[in-house]
Amino acid sequence: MTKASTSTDPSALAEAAEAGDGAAAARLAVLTGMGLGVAPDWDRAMALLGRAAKLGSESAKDQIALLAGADGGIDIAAWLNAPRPRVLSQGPAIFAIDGFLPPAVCDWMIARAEALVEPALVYDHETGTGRRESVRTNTAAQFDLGRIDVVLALVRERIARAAGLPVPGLEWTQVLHYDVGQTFDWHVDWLDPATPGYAADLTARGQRIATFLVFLNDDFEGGETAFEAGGLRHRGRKGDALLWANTLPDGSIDPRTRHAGLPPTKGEKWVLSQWLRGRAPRI
Ligand SMILES: O=C(O)CCC(=O)C(=O)O
Repeated sequence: MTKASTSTDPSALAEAAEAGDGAAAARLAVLTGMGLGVAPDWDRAMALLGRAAKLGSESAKDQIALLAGADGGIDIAAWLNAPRPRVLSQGPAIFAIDGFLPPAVCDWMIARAEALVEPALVYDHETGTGRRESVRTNTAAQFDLGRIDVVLALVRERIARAAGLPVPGLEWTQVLHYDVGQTFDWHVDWLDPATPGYAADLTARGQRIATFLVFLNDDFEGGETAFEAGGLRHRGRKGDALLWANTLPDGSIDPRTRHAGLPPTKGEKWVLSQWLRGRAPRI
């Protein structure tokens, strides 16, 4: 990968792409889809991905092969037209969306995450980064901007549309991995406004309004996502989504959203986890 292709400057990337750098064209496709530094434009993003493939980017070729339908075209409108959630619980507000992602996209996300998983961390308001804690014994891959490809940018856009929340408010996507016995023990995703250490972050980015999970595989036993209030235990099929509101309609936190990723009793579990804020992160 060239230096230009790791840049987040659309002008530098455009110049490098013009000079024949396929990786730069692929990066520019991501920024264009996400609307970072340029107006968001998915048609242009796909054209840039096509250009990246022509310039020899293997990743771009693979992404196009993954996204293309039987006729060889990529149906962006279908991607952006997210299915409506169905209600599983009114309070806390929990919803399911069956068939949210195609199985091949789930496999793509697992393959990318496999190379990146590390011990999962808990957010530390003192440092603004993650730290190890016994509540999380599983592993996770975090996809920051440098790791987001066009496929994941599309997944993030589809998640935001399904949740009815702004794309720039999405935190970096995580893919969680659990071996037998590993867990993300009982916890809440909202940041406690009563904890002074969270104040600056809450002012800058807003509350974690919603959590969106996509089940990337289903060939395991146990491993349900469980909610304390109401006793709901849910396991989707591969590609199904589960989402819930961490806040009430007035914006205050919903304590009933305490939940856990229970340990699988057989096989491995892979799930994409997306926390959604109200405002854009600083990048
Ligand atoms: O893996 C799961 O089922 C739950 C994940 C979770 O609790 C989270 O991402 O906040």
